[in-house]
Amino acid sequence: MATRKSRSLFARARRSIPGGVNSPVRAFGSVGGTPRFLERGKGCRVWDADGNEYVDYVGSWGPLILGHADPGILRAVRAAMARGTSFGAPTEGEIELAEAIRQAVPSIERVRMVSSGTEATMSAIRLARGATGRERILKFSGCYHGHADALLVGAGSGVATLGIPGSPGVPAAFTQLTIQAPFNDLDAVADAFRRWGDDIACVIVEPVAGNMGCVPPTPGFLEGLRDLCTRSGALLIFDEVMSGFRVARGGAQERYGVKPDLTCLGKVVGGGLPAAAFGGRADLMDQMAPDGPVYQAGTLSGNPLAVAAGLETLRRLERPGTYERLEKTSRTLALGLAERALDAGVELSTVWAGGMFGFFFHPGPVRCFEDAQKARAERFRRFFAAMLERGIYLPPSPFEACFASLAHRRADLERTLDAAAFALKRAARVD
Ligand code: HOZ
Repeated sequence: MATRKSRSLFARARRSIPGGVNSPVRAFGSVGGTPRFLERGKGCRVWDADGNEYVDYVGSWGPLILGHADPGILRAVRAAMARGTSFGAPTEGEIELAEAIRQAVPSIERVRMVSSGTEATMSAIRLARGATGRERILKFSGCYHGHADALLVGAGSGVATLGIPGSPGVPAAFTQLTIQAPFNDLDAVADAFRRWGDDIACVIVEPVAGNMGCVPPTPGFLEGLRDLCTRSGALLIFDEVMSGFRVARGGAQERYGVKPDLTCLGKVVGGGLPAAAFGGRADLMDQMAPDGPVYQAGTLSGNPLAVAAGLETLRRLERPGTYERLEKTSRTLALGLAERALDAGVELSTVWAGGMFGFFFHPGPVRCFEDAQKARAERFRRFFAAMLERGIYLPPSPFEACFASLAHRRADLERTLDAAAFALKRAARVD
């Protein structure tokens, strides 16, 4: 496969951009080789600068649930753009998007738009602290809630990919109030509540973890968190930046029937443009400025282009059968991978939830980050490289989830599973 142009672009990028990329996991650091510089996408396919075509399971890390360059999104964004790209003043579209979010996610009584998932989680935590008057927060190792200082503790995604414990530049004092527990471990959470219960403002969790690979909650885990939070007066925050509008229309809270106090959204809600949101109980959200004292703001919050793309996406997701289709795509891939791994004699555990899925070179079950870290890294590297060579674009890290879209068709899945049969044999060569 030709990679000359990507290699030369990467070398050029490195002279002006740290590491040659604007977000670390894009650099292929843990899988080796050259990151592909992408030129265009259509449906579930992307093309790189050398003209290679791939079936894409990154989907811009989740937003592109309708696929690349969807005509409806392009139309909506063009129409919005013709009216102006940003006003820094309220627009009617923001109300429509807020109403669409409330309608799909009933626990969200009020919602505020921001520009990234990091802003959403950071603001939700500030609100939780402001509303409860408490200072500690509890997060789970391997969950990633963006790169705000207090949340770079035992973080997944790029932090896990790079194998770093946190980040220089985050003063120890900024993370002293962050408690960590293993995902899916209610006993550890109960212990933390016994020790610090009166001072825990919130528990923040990815209800379907997607930043340590894909790890769904075990039965009773989310319900247990709800119960512990309610009993201690802490708020439960679901970080549904990844799972929102993806594992069900109403996100993981609909899928698992557990109602958080606050929810963070991102990715799908912006339809491929930079938008995110946080929302929840009206009595809490009303404590945000300007009505309340908890401050948060943003020049491009509720940007009209992002709002137009988000609104078009949410409307399209209302069509009957949408989530059944996404689920079927993910299930076909997860089960197909497991079957081919068995044929290749490779231990592989696979999971799916709605439009996200994942796999670990591990016999399974993988229930937490500590399990995920035991997966065979070298096997992943070989598998990833062989899939790429066969035209399948997967997240370049074992600590990320794969995303299905409504643009993936049966032929794309067959092509993916054929490539996997080959790639798993390559992976099998590693002891
Ligand atoms: N939050 C995205 C999935 N882990 C990754 C975005 C990024 O770090 O580039």
